[in-house]
Amino acid sequence: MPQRCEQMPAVPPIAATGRTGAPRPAAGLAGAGGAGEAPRAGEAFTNETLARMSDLARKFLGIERREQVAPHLAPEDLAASLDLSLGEQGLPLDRVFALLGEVMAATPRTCTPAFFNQLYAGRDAVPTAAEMLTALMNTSMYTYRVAGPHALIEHELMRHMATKVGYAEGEGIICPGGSIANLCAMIIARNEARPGIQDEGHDGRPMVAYASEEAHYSLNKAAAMTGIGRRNLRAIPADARGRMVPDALRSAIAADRERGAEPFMIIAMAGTTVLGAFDPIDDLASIAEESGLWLHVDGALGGSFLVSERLQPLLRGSDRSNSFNWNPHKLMGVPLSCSPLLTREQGLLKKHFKEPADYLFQSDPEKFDHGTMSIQCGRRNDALKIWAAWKRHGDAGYARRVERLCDLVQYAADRVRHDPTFVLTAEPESVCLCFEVIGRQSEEICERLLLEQRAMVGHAVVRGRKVIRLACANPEVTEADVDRFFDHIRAIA
Ligand code: ABU
Repeated sequence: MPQRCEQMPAVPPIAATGRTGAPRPAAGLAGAGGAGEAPRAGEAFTNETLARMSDLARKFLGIERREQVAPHLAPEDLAASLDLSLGEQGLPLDRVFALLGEVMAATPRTCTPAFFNQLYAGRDAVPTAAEMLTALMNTSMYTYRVAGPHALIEHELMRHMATKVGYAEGEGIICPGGSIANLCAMIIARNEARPGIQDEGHDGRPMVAYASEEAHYSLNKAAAMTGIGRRNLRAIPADARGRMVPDALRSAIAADRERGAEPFMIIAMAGTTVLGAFDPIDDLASIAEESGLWLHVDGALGGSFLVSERLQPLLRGSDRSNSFNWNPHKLMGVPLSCSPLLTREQGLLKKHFKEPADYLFQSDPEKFDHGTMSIQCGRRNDALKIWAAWKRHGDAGYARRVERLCDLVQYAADRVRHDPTFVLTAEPESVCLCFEVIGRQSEEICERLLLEQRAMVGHAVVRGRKVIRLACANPEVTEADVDRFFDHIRAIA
């Protein structure tokens, strides 16, 4: 039972000692509802708000140009440098916007050419604008009644993306992130394998899923949350480039059947998190078909390669999968977050996620009441930004984008190959390059780069060794930026 609130210990405010201290009185400024003091109730979004917002945005772009890596402070120092405390009285508008500006200035920069830390980066004009407009319209995506054209946009987008996977009759729904999309895929696969489980619950007979040892950690969470159990998610060995070994998968399935467990799902990685590797999806599809298992492709990272004729072969066999997760916020420059889950068969999402709610799903054609296909109720509009971006770039523009990212990584790999300071961890397959600096700890190099405000890059463990993972997700990064990154490391090393 959750504890009653009164019994919970008091949580001290994070910024109890904030530099700017307690909320200030609205001395000498405009009257109620104006810029001077906090409004009594709501506050209209006006042209003035827009002007303030655009002023902040302009200043932030300037900061980014001058300082590509933000100063990195310990949480207590950062908390002390900002007024984060919340109080009884509201603040004057000028003060709130000033605080927003301070927070923005202190925010790690993810859109500059010195950011190689994550599998997303950069700022693309149209989807960024669409995202800001999305907030202005404040649409929830559960029903056609409130979503209007946005429901149709999501429908068209899912149709287009499903076609790219090779699902001629597919459908999809946008999830809040790849982890939730993977969870939903596991729920569908589990329910399909065990009809009745939705009503009766799990009967305890072990069900087993398979993913490579390089697969994303969200699958562990999904196994834990779906009642499959983490121990029943098998980590299948990967080869030197990080790709699942199909024979090892075959043996694992046979061994599980032998001991009376029920294999039900294979998860293929299209772009692993650390090495950016692609499992041999076609081979895994054959195994799934032979064994009668659900095949889900986690293409959170590499799904975007489907738009490029050059890179598409890495995903050969995707059309034979049952479900597919694709995150346009990773390599397609769409603001976080957006993660369509696509299914080959129509009607599955509704079959496994629809629940009646007569106060919500009313008279409109159910086809566009996407809440009946989703794990969520209220759902933010992640469709508009992807759709607007796709309108702008087209398939061809996106092909150029992802190819450019791979070319940049190959350029970086050449730097590593031709410099005795470095050692390459694995041949890069896509947008991640893992390497070490001879005689130096990867973690220490990353820390120094950050503290000296030279670059932001992360580290990971590959085959027991801590390596630097350079992620290229921003096509505006140039070869000169990559050179500068390696020059910084050489200087440190
Ligand atoms: N969803 C995995 C993202 C983690 C990363 O950016 O490295």
